[in-house]
Amino acid sequence: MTTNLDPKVQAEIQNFMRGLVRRNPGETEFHQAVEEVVTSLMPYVLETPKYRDVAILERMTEPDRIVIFRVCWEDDQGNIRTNRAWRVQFNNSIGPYKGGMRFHPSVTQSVLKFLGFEQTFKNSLTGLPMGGGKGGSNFNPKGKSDHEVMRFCQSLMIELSRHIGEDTDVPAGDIGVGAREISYMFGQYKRLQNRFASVLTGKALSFGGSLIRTEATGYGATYFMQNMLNTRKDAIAGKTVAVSGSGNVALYCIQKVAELGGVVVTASDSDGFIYDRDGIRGEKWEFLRDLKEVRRGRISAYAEKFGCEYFAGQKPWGVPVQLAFPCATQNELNGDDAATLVKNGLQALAEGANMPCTPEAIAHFMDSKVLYAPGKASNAGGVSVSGLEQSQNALRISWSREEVDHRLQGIMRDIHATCLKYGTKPDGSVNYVDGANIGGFVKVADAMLAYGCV
Ligand code: NDP
Ligand code: 2IT
Repeated sequence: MTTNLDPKVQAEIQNFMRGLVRRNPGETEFHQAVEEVVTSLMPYVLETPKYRDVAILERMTEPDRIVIFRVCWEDDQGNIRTNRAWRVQFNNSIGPYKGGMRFHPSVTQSVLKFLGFEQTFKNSLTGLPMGGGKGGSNFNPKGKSDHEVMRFCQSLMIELSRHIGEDTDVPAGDIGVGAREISYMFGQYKRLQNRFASVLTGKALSFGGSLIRTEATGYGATYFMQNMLNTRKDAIAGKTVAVSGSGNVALYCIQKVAELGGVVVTASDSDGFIYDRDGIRGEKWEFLRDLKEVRRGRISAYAEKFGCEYFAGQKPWGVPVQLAFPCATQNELNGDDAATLVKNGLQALAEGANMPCTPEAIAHFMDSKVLYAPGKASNAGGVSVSGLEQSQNALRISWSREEVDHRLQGIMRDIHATCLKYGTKPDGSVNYVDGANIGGFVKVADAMLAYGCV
């Protein structure tokens, strides 16, 4: 992705990346996330004297600390099971560490470092006082009973509770961590500390949760797409749309796109995707939500119920669409997928997931003048409403649905404006990757400079 850059800048990037790879061997996801950010930032840092000589990129790519711990729990058969868990406290320059917990067998330290690094920029973009963190475990909640998940969450919180706090670090949900897991963790924290503190977000409404938090990431990605299309005097209404995933982010992205008149024709899980040419909406959306959120079933059940096509083991990127929202996981859309989407008429893509597009895919979208929104900008709605949940908890009040949604729309509009401010090129085109990376960087970097040598 460095080909259009001045050779001197390219050499600096390569030199920086060599050092980073040496210091963080084998952490490929972390290398990938850093390379994208550093490619945007290096020209800006080199031409800005106050950042140039203070090793700011070295400092910002080193997490403040990482806590690694064993989680032992007992399954329903009485066997002792052992998992590994982490909390990556990446950067708290502009506020307490903030970011989700991910429970999935693919979780490694590299994955959590990439997520914590990205979160630092994302949280800065929201304009709210939140630092960046991420955590999780290689625990697989799939196929586990509620009791097993409860015992795992309680055991994990025994250790995690020492490292978090409303002014220290405030975890939330991510893949495999939803309302059920947050409730078990919050209940255990409260028991251990004998305090009712705003130490997690994504809580249920009855104990301090915010309206719209469940919907916020999917709604926010859709609002960001609206903002991007508006720059071309275009809109979502009437467009055919591909969404991947069928979890928290995907479900509410599908709902909001349909509400705005888009026709969402795909959704997926790790087993395959459904292709519903009439659009996933109304009762069909309700069925999908219940299938995934309540019954924890497989997406093939949707195809069986409504008689649409189901493609086992495939991703939805071969379907002709004008808009796409990858909302499942990292690197789920590669260069070949991007080429197919563009060939089939793709106009814009907003990432609901974190880093779902590979560097080759991103380069292809940019070369093809597709509007491309990186996740740290377009999926920031979730953490934004988490920030609003913290505000409501601190004030001991609850805002209405309309109030939270209004604030969410305003935040997504502001993030889009920040991307335009830092990403508009001399020819008038907008590079949302540069816009989000530089826009997220400035506030964090300025705070670090103000603190001195930290
Ligand atoms: P969920 O666990 O609710 O849903 C995840 C979805 O993605 C499921 O459909 C799941 O399928 C699929 N998926 C997960 N891992 C893989 C994999 N390795 N291969 C194929 N499919 C996979 O998670 P969320 O919806 O919360 O998160 C989705 C993405 O959005 C993640 O990248 C997350 O970091 C990001 N995100 C989440 C936010 C939030 O507030 N929750 C905020 C911002 C970003 P299956 O059920 O078969 O595993
Ligand atoms: O990736 C993310 O932004 C999240 N998983 C949400 C984090 C949060 O603290 O709400």
